[in-house]
Amino acid sequence: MRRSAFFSLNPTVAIPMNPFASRFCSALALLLLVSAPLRADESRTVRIDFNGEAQGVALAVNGASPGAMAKNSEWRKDKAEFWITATFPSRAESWSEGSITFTPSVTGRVVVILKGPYVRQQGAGARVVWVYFDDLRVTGARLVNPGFEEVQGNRPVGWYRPPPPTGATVTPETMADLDATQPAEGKFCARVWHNSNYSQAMDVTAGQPVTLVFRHRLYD
Ligand SMILES: [Ca+2]
Repeated sequence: MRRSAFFSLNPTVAIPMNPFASRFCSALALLLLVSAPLRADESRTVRIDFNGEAQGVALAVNGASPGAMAKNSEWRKDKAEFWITATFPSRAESWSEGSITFTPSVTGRVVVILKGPYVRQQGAGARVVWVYFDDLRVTGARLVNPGFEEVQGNRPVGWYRPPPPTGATVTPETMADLDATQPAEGKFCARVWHNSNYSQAMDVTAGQPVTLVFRHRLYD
């Protein structure tokens, strides 16, 4: 294949550049630097993790709603095939609907974890970014109390709230909870953030796709 006369992949070949082009490139680099914070804001998302690790259920993403980022969880390293991390762009003005479909490799249990985005806070781990979930609908599996309407002792039936992870700054005021101020349906929705979330294990079947449709909203 003939190489282009204007471009070389060899880094030792210097490409002469006239002063105007040099100034243009410097200005462009500065513009990109300045505009970087204006790109998609990760704090304006909600997040759902799926965990099939306990029973060796590998998970493959089939698809997700527009704007979503859904893939096997690189942060789980060699266990990544058992995990999916999915983030969905969200907003505070109104409820949005998101969806994700995945296929389990074997029959077993997969934990659905409803959480907020991971937004780093200098020296203190994740920042408290509240998000709401409500009106979950599943095909290919079953969730108990998917709209958070069944409540016992101020807790949503069927949903588990894990203890705070070691070192996380979760206080009584920053525990995940039911919220009755602005549900998407019924009387209640779930309010969570990254370090305090609601989760539930659901039974899945080998090779049968599972689709989760849900509504979500930011807190501010
Ligand atoms: Ca509800």
